[in-house]
Amino acid sequence: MTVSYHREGVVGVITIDNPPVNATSQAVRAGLMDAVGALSGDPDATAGVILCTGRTWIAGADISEFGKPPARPHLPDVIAAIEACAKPVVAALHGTALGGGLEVALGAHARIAAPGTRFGLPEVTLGLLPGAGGTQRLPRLIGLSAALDIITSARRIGADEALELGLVDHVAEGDPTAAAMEFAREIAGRAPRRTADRPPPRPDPALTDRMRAEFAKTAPGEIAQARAIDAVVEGLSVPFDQGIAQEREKFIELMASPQRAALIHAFFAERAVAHLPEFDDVAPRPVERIGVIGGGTMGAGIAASALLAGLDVTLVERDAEAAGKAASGVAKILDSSVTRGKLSADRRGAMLGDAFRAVCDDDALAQADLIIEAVFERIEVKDEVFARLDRVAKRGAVLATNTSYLDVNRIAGATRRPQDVIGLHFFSPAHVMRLLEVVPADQTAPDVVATGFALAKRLRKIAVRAGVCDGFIGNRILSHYRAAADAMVLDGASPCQIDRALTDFGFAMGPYAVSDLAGLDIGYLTRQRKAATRDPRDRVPVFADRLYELGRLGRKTGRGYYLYDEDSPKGRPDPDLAGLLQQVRAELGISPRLFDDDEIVARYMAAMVNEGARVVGDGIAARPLDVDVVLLNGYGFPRWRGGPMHWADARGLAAVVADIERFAAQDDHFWHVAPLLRELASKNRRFADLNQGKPS
Ligand code: 3H9
Repeated sequence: MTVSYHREGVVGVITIDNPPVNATSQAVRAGLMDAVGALSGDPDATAGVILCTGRTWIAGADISEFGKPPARPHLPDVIAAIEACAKPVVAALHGTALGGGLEVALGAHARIAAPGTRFGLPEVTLGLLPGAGGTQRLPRLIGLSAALDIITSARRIGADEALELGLVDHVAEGDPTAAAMEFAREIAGRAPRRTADRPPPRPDPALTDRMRAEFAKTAPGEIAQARAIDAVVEGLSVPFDQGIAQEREKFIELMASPQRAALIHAFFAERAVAHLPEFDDVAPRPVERIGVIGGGTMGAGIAASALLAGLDVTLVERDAEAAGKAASGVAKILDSSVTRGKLSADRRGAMLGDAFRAVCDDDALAQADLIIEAVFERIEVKDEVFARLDRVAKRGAVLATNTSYLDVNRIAGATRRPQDVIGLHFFSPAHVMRLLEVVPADQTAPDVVATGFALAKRLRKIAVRAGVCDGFIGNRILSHYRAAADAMVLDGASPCQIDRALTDFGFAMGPYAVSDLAGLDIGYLTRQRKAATRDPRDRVPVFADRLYELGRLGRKTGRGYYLYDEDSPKGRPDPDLAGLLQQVRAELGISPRLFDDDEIVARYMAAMVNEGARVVGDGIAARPLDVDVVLLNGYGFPRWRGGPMHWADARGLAAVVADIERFAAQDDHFWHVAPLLRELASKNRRFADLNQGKPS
């Protein structure tokens, strides 16, 4: 039984049992409706309690039902029935009360929470707005400004903040169910306090205008936040029921939007990446002690991320001075967590004092369960490090390389234990970026792969399995779409125009602003590395080499594709760049032409999707959804477009093929339709057909 009813003394108890997260599936909604009926009709019950079994209160509407025809009873009607009950109903909250789950709690007449309970309305992250009364009840309960903040930011708040805001009545000291039962007995027989009966807060046009302007700037193209603000604001000046009806209308409109489909695809894809049938039953090796070799930006970020996850970390650098520098780098990251209120000063002290050491002696790694190498990206250096690790690491330790391009098989071959070697490709800054590519080599043992996934979970990262090739999933695709962008610059587009067209499309940053941030030396060194094996027909971005030779390495030198100074720390166009580009084009005999924004986006996306299809076709990525997750979490792809493969499905694969064929008419070396893309398009199929598991 998903929802049951029984009575304890004067209290009718409604229990929801719908693992894993008690989502309000149709069965739960119907069960709740019946149970509220049972409570109302029970002559011996004068109060009610709603509680959930398992690890959490209701975590929201059942997302897997979205996109399907809605089935009765609808959640707003169920909540209206709870609120209308003539007997006071108490919600006993624990775990996460999210979305429709929080809305059910708002329909109850009192809320008692366990201390660790988290509350939130994450609907906008799914392209929706709270559609079961959240936009109407929350402002009545906690005021306009706090409600708008929770609804539009989707942030989760803890029990203490919820108490302060008046979202919950009490935070239980012990068992929340026992506390809710006691509270229910206290208020049994009294008239229920209905949130819907409270007066709405007064409108505040200055606040709402400011918020709208802010979202137009920070989340251009996204529609859910603005619609959520509309629903709240419109509800302030009409009767409650009318506000609910208007909210429902907007919810249904958003439910039908491509943004909702894309965001829910992203939600399930991020969970599906961890489910690879070949590793499902493999237990990971235990990991408590981590070793990190190399304390530069990447090594320090990895060390900090591991410390923040409660792991013990030993960082090895080549000498005492470098070790000292690395230790300050790690301390700086933890300090910023303290400043942002994410870490207490005491815990920071304990982490740096007891759980962390930066040394210059490999022997200190003898007890490490997993060692991650984050040294200079050159194969000879990696070979040497892994030969050393082979000598000091204990038996069964996982030896991981953080290389972003190099051959993990060759690195594994530098040891006598290739079964223990794996690629763990973190993204910079490693304590912030959520993506981790887990790259098994040919001989990597299955439990080492499982350990990579388990470590990611512990670090609160999203792990994606990637095969061995130059650049794995993400950087391999990046080098392809980046080449498409560079070709446009050679042919007449300006880096600024390309960046703007792509940020208008929704990317967090354009490729040239990214280059400036990362440093132009990185691309230069990669081109040098590949120069010997480069096809003579490949188009080299000579302008990028020129900037490098001029010492214009990007933000760190104050000048790259953009100019950086005190007045424009984020960069402004450099008037000299056009001359440099003109000169390069003249030297190459290219007559520049104009590009419009649509063509820029079409070329960039076609290159990304085409290489994504090759990566899936070659088995480097398990499914198209793995490509989407990598681009969404490591490369600033707009989440509300779902990732490149989802975007391609939405556009239609035949249209993408037609674009590529059109571009191939001018350059048939770079542009070739990937076999998988051609096959799917010819059969009128979609990439989503290759994603098994949850619907997208
Ligand atoms: C909404 O409520 C709309 C209403 O306003 C209006 C309605 C009219 N549905 O994340 P995990 C699955 S919108 C279905 O790995 P964790 C998930 O796929 C909704 N399934 O665990 C996974 O399945 P599997 C607003 C769901 O401990 C399993 O549960 N609510 C749902 O890291 C475990 O999930 C949200 O947006 C769902 N709602 O995190 C909350 N939620 O094992 C979304 C989870 O087969 N959920 N599943 O892969 C979350 O944020 C996290 O899942 C949660 C647990 C924090 C609850």
